Amino acid sequence: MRQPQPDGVLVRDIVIVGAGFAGLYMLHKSRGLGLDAVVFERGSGVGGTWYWNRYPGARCDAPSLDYCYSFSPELEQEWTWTERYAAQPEILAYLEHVADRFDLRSDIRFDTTVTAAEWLPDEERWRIRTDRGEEVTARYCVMATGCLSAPRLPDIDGIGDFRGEVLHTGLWPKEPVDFAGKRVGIIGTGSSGIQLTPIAAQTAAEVIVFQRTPVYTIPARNHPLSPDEVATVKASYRQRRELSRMSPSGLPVAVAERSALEVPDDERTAIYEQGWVDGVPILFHFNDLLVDRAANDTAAEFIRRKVREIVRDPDRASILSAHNYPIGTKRLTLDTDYYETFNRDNVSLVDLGRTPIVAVNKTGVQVQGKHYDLDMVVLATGFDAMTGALDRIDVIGEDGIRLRECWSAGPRTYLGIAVAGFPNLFLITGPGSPSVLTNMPLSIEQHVEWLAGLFTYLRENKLAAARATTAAQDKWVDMVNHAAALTLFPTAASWYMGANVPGKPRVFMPFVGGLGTYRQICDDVAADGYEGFEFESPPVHLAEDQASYHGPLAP
Ligand code: NA7
Repeated sequence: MRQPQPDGVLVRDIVIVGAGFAGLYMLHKSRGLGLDAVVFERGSGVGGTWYWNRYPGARCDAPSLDYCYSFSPELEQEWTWTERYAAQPEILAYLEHVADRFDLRSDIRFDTTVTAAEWLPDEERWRIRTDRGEEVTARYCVMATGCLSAPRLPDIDGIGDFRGEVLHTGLWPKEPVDFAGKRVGIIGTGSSGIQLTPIAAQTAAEVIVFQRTPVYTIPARNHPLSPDEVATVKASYRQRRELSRMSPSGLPVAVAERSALEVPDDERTAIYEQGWVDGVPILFHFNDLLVDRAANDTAAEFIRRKVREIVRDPDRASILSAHNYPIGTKRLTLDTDYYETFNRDNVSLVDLGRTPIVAVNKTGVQVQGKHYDLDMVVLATGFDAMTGALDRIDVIGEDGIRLRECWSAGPRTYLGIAVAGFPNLFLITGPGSPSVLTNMPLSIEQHVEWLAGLFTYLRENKLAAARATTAAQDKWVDMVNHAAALTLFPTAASWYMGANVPGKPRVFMPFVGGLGTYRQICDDVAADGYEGFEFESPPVHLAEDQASYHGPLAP
């Protein structure tokens, strides 16, 4: 229900920040509840991370038939993915289709960055401010800001002095970037770097990869989807989605039942070999690869052997071989011809472990003892993950407390969805939820649908605000930490741990318990009357007018 707009301040039931997978579905769902919503989006179009990460080779590492919304069976049937792993343009086209199909654009303000959000206790509303000078108040504020949406520019001396082009993979220009004939330096060997490198090497005069930490990567074995494959999935999409919803990963993958250590060496190697040929993520084969170092070593050593087999120069193979952290504890990547690319004459590899970057200057990159002349520097240096986008907004809760201060020793949430001291502020796939360890669209759907249930509960019980209690939050944080401590994850300096950002507290941020378990926990919380939340009645001056207060709920 659209409400009056006193003094130029927009009044809405709900403000949603971000128009990626999460924001689009939250908008659609809010409308279904009869809530008057507005979305603010920094980009000029929908898509979130898929709007910004346009670098050549950008591709999802979850199968396209699963990495999409499940809430609309009609949408599932009418959209046809063309590849096993969709490339960025296809995912963006899908999200644009979703925006059009559900007529979402009219409530999205593009090219608008939310700068501040402040809780107004007397009104029990949020006041949100944007960089365009807009101000809006709303009952609910939902941060659909994404886990990998705050690109991180490295602190390298002199980077502003470079005379050639400097590009970040997460802020890639819309216009085509031509590598032809150029000397291209790529800093970073995470997913973005390993996807971009083989493509750049096809046309660039030279590609120089600056590697700080070697990655474990396996071949994606991407391929076009045949009409038969698509038809088979479409014929049983409901069952596939049910399996996915309750699985740990959010993918229709049965949980492995065996330990890697209970299988004879030759049988285990044969399983890894077959997985390598088929492009099966190696962590799916056994149930203890992320909890037992000896089991993990079997998979890690398998990848190292593959590197030695593929890369002809033994010194390069050695530099490319990851060894100082367990496989999977930094994001396992899928690639196309990454290791093979290091057999090309126009590709060089710089081991920053031996010769760190000293500075960038006008003409290129200076590492200890050597200068590399370059025409282009690509920063594939990742993101301030999971908290970065929220950190860039001045979020002020009860008693004037700031979210970034509350999180100065690491993020603390209840269920990854709410924060004590910040009533009616909700995070989609926030820290403390399974998020980045799962198939994101399904994790997003779970949060949005759970929030829809909460909003309905508030409406039906004539309540104004839901506030996570500190006790419930503390208990949840302990649970998240305890679960992580049972795994090998905390042993790596990963972005899951905040370790890629100097000064960021080292806390393992996602919940490792899996999507199915997490869904059950959230459902139980709801069934217990939203245990862990306290509720506020509407302020007296608004209590009479329930319809303008919450907006009507759709039947
Ligand atoms: P990642 O996975 O965080 O990778 C960033 C890479 O950049 C990684 O190799 C970093 O090395 C490297 N890096 C970062 N800062 C520097 C500096 N200052 N010097 C040299 N190298 C540096 O980001 P991506 O964009 O590749 O992928 C992010 C996620 O998107 C990915 O996991 C998928 O989920 C999709 P480090 O390992 O920190 O030593």
